[in-house]
Amino acid sequence: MTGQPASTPAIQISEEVARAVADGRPVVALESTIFTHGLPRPRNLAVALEAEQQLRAAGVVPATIGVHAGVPTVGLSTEQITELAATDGLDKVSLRDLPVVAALGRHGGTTVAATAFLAHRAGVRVFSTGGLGGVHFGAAESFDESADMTTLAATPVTVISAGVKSILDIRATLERFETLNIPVIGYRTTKYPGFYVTDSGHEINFAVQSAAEAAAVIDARDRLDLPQAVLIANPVDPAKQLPPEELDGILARAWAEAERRGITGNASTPFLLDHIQRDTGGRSLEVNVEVYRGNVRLGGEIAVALAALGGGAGGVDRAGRSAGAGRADGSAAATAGA
Ligand code: PSU
Ligand code: MN
Repeated sequence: MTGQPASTPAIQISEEVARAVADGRPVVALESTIFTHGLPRPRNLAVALEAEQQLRAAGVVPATIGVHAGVPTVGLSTEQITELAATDGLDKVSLRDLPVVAALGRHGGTTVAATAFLAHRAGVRVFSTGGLGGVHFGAAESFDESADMTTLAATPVTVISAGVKSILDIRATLERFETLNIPVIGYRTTKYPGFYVTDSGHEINFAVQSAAEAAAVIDARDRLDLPQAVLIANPVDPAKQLPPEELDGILARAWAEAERRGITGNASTPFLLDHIQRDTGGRSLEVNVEVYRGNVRLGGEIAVALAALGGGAGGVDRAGRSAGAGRADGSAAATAGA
């Protein structure tokens, strides 16, 4: 594959997404790392397409985001999603990687960081994912903490997750969110979810009780012109979680195996998740899918509530800023940037 000619727009936004943003209709961004690196085939494709259908059924336009042949794309087509889900060895693209894969014309699954960046550029305000990146254990020495955190500190989207990946140092991650001025709000709970389990054992300060309340928080963030993401933490149904008493053992075995094999850096999540899946006889995969469904559902509800408030992307909001701030052309054209 070759690089893009200089005249090609930097970001491709599908017609459907561009129109919905321009009209102020609800749109939810979805990441691609979840189906390129997080879930095994063939389930990955089924989950990616189901998420889109789930949103459409709720009257919400899905915007699956990834890099196709070097083009960062907001609103991948079903064909493109199918191709990415079937491609071996494609890149896991965080924000630092975006210019590289763009220039080299590669395919890539975008992480929360890269997805949030692209969503914001396209004027998409709500983003549903599974688990966020955060601080890895031993980060004080390894410096391994996800660029998801620093990116979200500078990207005013709303991200619905079931907490951070359970393989992370959750206490340290919550401390970093505090330092970075990123609000973490539980959905109907102040117990921070632990991805595979409903309660990680860590308390957070605030809860919202409805999608409308979440939308009010987002609206307040925008009126204050604050630059950071709002994180909505949505726990898995307790009846569907992994048995909490088994989690420590499952994680300990996964870490031990990663250490034995010398797996580090951005390869560690895919390795650990795959290990956990085999160790639990596939139960973790079912929980992962359930978690994602719940976050897609709530993301849709929040996007609908936000659209009902008006303002935001596609128009000029109350603060008089042009919406989709950061967009290169500020218009509702099907492409942005150059
Ligand atoms: N949660 C999962 N599986 C994943 C990820 C999160 O259950 O694969 C991905 C997300 O895309 C997240 C990324 O943004 O891992 C963070 O990776 P890193 O820690 O290398 O930044
Ligand atoms: Mn990392």
